[in-house]
Amino acid sequence: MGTVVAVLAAMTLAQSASAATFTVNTTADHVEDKFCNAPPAGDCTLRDAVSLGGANDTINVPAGTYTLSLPGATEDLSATGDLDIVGDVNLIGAGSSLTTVSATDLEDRVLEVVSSQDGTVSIQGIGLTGGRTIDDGGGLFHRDGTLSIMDISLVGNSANSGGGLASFGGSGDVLTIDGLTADVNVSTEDGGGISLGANTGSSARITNAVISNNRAREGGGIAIGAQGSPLGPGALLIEHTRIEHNHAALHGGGVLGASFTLRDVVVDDNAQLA
Ligand SMILES: [Ca+2]
Ligand SMILES: [Ca+2]
Repeated sequence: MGTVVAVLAAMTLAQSASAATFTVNTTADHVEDKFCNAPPAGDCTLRDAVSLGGANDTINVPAGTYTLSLPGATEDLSATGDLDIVGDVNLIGAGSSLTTVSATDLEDRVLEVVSSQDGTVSIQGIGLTGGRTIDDGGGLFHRDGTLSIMDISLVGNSANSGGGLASFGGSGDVLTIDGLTADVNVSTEDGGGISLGANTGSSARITNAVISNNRAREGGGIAIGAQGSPLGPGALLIEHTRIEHNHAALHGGGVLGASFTLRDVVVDDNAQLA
């Protein structure tokens, strides 16, 4: 028993010792240097930091506009196209109106959470704009793992499903959002602002969001369960939120879906043609 405790303690120490803090020091977009370890010996780009990050590392992204400029949408290690998070990182900007990551120059989304590793990815204080993909999640695609979001804005992104955000977490994954603006995003299918669909046992909670002026074929503001499996009963709570001025070509101008709970939510002035 004593050996087991000692081994666990050693593993915990190793994990905490390996967590690093990277501070991005340029708005340029390249991957040659990866000079992110303190003290930085050169450029630490956002792409460098995200590709290096894992093991609960923290990435600080100062105020500024970070325009992604390396084309190539088919890889998932942050080398080209969108930024891909493949481990547990805490991505921290200066505020959603101060730190902006733009994919205007790409044919790809802005940010993808490919997976976390038995922990949590957290993203806070960042705006994601200009993402454009024929896949899902134009601003942010949460593909797998537990994800915590605070103070994020998704503006002017487009995708197949989830123009601003698509979240299709795996079994048992939890999506927590506290402070989100999804404005003028477009989806060719469902969920102009947000598309949520997940495996059995996963859950999502959205608090303090404004989901406005988004457009989709179905579910102009939010689509729930339109892609992947639907969330289970009681698995989605939306509270203290406004869903307004969204538009669907077919069904669900504001919200499309079933089996969710709304608490202190305004659903107003949304339009649908069918
Ligand atoms: Ca990707
Ligand atoms: Ca990529």
